[in-house]
Amino acid sequence: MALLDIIHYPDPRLHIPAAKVECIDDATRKLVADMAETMYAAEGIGLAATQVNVHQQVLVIDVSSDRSGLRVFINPEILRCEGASVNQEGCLSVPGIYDNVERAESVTVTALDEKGSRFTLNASGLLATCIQHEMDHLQGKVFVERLSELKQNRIRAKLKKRQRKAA
Ligand code: GNR
Ligand code: NI
Repeated sequence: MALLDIIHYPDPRLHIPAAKVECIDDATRKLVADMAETMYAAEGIGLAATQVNVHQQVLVIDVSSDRSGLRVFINPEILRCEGASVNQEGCLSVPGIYDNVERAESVTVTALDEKGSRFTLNASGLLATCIQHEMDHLQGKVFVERLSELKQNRIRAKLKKRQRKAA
């Protein structure tokens, strides 16, 4: 296993749309294992391949409190969305920034697991929020792009200032 580097907003590579995985093989399983290790090390509840600069439709999610509930989604598709819910989100690609985003309250999603078996899942609450956040990444969208233009400008200024200080 290996820890992968997470790319940070506003890196333009976060906007590359992910391609469907054509064949789930050992390379895919290695990517999934490395993504899981990277997500746990960063203490995130989800990670999209886009964030580690791999532009394939692969997600890992674990919303359990004891970090024992790894879920893998390959080529995920949302079949149904219901309701609306506003929740505070954060992103490993936008460290230190948290804001409220409106999403569907519940979703039905179908995907393949790392063995290539199809599953369909009804999700609500944090899992539903996380699935939608991760699927946005696969389409090249970061949660801050769902905020107002004013907030996006403030976030970009804050990140620039932070980078200047780090340099
Ligand atoms: O770790 C994460 N926490 C989180 C909290 C609220 C809504 C979404 C998330 S996902 C985020 C990890 C991440 O950046 N995944 O892309
Ligand atoms: Ni994210």
